[in-house]
Amino acid sequence: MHDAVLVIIDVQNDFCSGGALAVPDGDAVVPIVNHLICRFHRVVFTQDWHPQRHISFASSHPNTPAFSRIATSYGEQTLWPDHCVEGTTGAAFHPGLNVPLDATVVRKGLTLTCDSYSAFFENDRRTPVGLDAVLQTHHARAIVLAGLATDYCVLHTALDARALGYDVTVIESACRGIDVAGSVADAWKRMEHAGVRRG
Ligand code: VGL
Ligand code: ZN
Repeated sequence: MHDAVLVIIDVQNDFCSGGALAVPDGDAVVPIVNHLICRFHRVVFTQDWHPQRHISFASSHPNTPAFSRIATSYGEQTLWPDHCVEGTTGAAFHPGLNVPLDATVVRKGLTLTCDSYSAFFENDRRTPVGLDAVLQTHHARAIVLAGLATDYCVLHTALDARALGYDVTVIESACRGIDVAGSVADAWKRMEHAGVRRG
């Protein structure tokens, strides 16, 4: 039996206070996540990492405010303020996060024309992002998830992991959500229905 792999989702400056898409109380996860990191042999970090003019940016479309939705070739897409632009300070990990020098980093959202909430598949539900390959390399069967945001990237990574057959635990105290119209409560319902453990 192999140890569970800890997967830390998007603890980046733009999702923390003062960031372009700040998650309420997002910084609060930093010490909690650091504590978790000490307890695992293997830790994978994800980073939301977009090119300029990314399809998920409201600024890439005419007359569309942030947090509105548009139809795309892969389905509905929520539009966000410009965030986590590749190479910027906003895309960097929170400075207080203990990222071990040998940590694996999976970046997602690099495709100009398709967003990616999950670290397994892009929002087209088809294109692999890379987390499954990393976990297979380590013969992992179980993952423990924490980070930002509960109702987007944590949710979709957890659901895809369950669909791929992983044992999944989400550490509630180590996550925070954007919470648009009850989306955090909705996310927990969906995760529980999919057999995600609430740790
Ligand atoms: C995220 C919205 C847009 C997340 C990323 O990390 O949850 N949310 N891009
Ligand atoms: Zn994003």
